[in-house]
Amino acid sequence: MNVETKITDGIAVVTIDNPPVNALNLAMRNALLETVHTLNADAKVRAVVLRGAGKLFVGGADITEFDRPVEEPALPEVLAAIEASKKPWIAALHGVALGGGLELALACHLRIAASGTSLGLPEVGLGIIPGAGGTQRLPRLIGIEAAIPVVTTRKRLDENQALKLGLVDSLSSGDLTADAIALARKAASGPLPATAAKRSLAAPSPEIWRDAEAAVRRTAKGTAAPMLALQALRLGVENGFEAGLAHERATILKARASQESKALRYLFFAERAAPRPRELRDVNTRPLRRIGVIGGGTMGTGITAALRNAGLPVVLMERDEAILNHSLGKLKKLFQGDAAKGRLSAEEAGQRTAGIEGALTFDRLADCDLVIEAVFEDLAVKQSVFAELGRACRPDAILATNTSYIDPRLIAEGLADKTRFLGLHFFSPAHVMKLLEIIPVPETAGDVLATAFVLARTLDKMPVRAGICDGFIGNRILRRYIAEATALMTDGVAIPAIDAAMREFGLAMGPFEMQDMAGLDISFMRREAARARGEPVPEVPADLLVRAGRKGQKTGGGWYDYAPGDRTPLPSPGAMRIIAPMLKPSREMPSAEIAARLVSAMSKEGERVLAEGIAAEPAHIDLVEVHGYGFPRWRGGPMFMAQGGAHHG
Ligand code: 3H9
Repeated sequence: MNVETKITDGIAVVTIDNPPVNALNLAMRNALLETVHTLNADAKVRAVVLRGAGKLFVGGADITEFDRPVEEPALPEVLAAIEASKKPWIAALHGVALGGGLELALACHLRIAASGTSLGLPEVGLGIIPGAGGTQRLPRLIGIEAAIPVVTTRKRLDENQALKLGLVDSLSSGDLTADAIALARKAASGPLPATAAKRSLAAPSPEIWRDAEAAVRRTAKGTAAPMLALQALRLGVENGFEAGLAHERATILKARASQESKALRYLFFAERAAPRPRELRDVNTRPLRRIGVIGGGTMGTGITAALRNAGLPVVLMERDEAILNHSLGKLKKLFQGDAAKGRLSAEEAGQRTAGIEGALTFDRLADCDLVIEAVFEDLAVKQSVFAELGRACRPDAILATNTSYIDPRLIAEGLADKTRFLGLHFFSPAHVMKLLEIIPVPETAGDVLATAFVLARTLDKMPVRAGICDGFIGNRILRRYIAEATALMTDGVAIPAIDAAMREFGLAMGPFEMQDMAGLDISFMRREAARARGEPVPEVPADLLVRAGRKGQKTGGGWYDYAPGDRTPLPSPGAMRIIAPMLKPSREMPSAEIAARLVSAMSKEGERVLAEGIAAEPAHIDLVEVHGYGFPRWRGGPMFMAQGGAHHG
């Protein structure tokens, strides 16, 4: 870790070398500040090129330092020194220039970018705002309107957009350092280029602020940082650069200490650690060149789409030709839909479809490296699929089940070699939802498990290893959550009040709205099956609704009523009459108390999941909730909340 300077012919090339992302930690800030003073004092030096070692310029401030008080020199001080230099500083950008990295470049006199450079201020994603002049220098370089989305969202610009906006002054298509040196030489022989701070800003029309506030309110989803970033930008526009900088600094220092920022930082590190479990880092993995999927239903087609979106060739197998053709048609439509929305070119959409081979027999899977079973949730059906796969597939092929409830050990019973077997639990829609629960059986080989994590990374999924229990991590906690919501309801709290409380908390929908969307009948059938086995499963209000034909949206009513073709839940006197015998007299409960009760039920179940070794750490449970169940990420997750939001970055 160092800042290295090489001087050739009057041009100093300063390289920031702090793997893996050249983060600007205390040592780097000290070294950079010292470098500025040294180069200022060196009469031989006429201009400076500032570059990053390795695959990027600078990924930002060092987020691990945010749990501690700021240690001087702070980044704004270092940047002010560069900006005040009488010798031009040229930022040579490649890879990424993010957060404090982009702010460092903004403080230089000129910027040049290599092709493939990505520039942005993603601080709001960490619950903070750019805190080293980003909200002030960026609008002075690229204009207020263009700066607003960069400062208030995680929007990134590529080098061409950056050039067009004036964020960079030139592009390099060859040797970046050589091109930057040439630019430095030119700059050294003319007047010192005006830094961003010196550039004037035209006052914008009032509509710009009104529109920007509306956009932030739409996209902020409960988080405070985007509006704080917009306010900092505006304050600097209206009161000048210095006032803006002071306000920005005060705001980031406060934001760093917020629960929102602690939660988002906690998830930042959890999300980076989860795809690469420490214990599997040195394990060799198997190839993933061609993947089989069995079952053309909702899960099978979703998994196929996810695989194709990652460029993996797929053999999709169904027993029935008509169903197979229907599934292939559905996938084609899905990719065409993505093309119509501009997410893919028509050619790419065609390639995604062309990469799926339909199959009606198991022998067509003989060449696959991995086969994922996604057939009906029935043990006998699944067992017979794996018996066939055991015969049809290469002996080294990995065989996976996408079951959500059945014990994978039972599914694997008929398989001779269980070392190549495991559960891969995708969430619906599988090409959209990030979560992937990875469930090894006791026999699963280490390289098979490690390959499942490679698959997750390839598909851009968030993998979490789960032990075997009913519902694994996510659905087990979901069941406890629904049970607690039911308990509140039978205690007399109104269904719409419970749902509204959870929406207010930050979920997209409340527990009863969610059940109506998913359908009440599947859980009902599971309870009935358990009762038929003689298990003591008490009667719940949902049983009464299903018996009365109210299975949710699909039957026009469940907990709520629905107008035909409309998904808006309407309070249902009919449903209330049916379940009335099971309800206590109605009572009021503040929404914060409702949310606290439900989240506490989740975290307590999470504690049991941990105690039983089903999840390895609390953060894994929070990743499951955030990426599989829509738990608001700025709250960190139920386990994070239960621990009082302590940060373990
Ligand atoms: C900021 O800049 C505030 C300023 O406005 C003002 C301050 C006054 N710090 O993602 P990867 C670690 S806020 C510390 O897998 P990639 C990461 O945990 C910052 N550590 O690599 C991982 O560790 P491990 C604004 C960091 O190549 C390793 O580096 N910037 C930081 O896929 C590799 O990470 C951001 O929000 C950091 N800033 O992607 C950008 N960044 O190996 C955050 C990464 O132990 N970073 N680590 O698991 C990113 O978006 C990506 O890491 C990046 C590289 C695109 C840079």
